[in-house]
Amino acid sequence: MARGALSGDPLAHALRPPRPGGAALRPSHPAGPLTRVALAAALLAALAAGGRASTSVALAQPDVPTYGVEIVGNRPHDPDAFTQGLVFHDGALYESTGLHGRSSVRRVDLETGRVLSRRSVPRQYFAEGLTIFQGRVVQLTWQSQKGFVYDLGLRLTREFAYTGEGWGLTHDGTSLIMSDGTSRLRFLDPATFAVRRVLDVTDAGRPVESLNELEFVRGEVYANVWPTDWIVRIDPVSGRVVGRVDLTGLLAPHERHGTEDVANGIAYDASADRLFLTGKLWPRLYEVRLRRR
Ligand SMILES: [Ca+2]
Repeated sequence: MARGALSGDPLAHALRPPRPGGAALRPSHPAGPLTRVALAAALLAALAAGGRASTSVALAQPDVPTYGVEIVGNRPHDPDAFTQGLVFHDGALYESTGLHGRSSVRRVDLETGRVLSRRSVPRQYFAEGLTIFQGRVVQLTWQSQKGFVYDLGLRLTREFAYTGEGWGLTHDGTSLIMSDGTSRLRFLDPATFAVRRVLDVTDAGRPVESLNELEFVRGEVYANVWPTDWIVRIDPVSGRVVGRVDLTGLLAPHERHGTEDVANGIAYDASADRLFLTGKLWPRLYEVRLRRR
């Protein structure tokens, strides 16, 4: 596919300006010693003024660890797949791809990247996040406020509605968890799709906007932050970012084209503790381990 084919409407998705909060993801996190002194002073001032200490707890959050990635596996990925959702299930990958007229849900061979089965999404929909909950494949769409449910053979079994935009999707074993491009995650009843609770995601007290593809990994929610090379690790109870993962350079620069092919795709194999990452239109799928810096 020529990259030029991406001009026009689909690019609106990739070219929305970064929202406030992106600065929180700069590698040079400002919470250095001087900042900590300032935070301590603010805490003392709040206490001296009779303020509730809890109002300063967020400010006093310790430095958030940063991780790089070590590549332990490098496998092919369909370079025409505009990846919006990725999960590992029973030895294979399931993937949702976006763009109007090219959206799909597919089952993919892990080792070769070959598409084992594929179902097109009607062209009026721009497919987004995907998860598998109790044998049901659940897929969001970007702005149509409609979701689809398939069986593991990718036969459509149900449609459902939600409000707002649909971006990423995962689950914690109890609730579906969806992102919508803001700093807020919604926890949904997996049977009725009703919102059970919302979670505001913050990094050192600041909202983290544009949360995109999601994966529940060892008790945390991992989220690609559009359109950056960063994944944030989120505590699903407090909403606090507990780790930042820097993917800079994961896809070799010569394999990157344009601006839309950003990191977006996290899958976790809990049985073997394997973490897989890819991006929109990336020709590679990486198995990685996180390394603390
Ligand atoms: Ca995922």
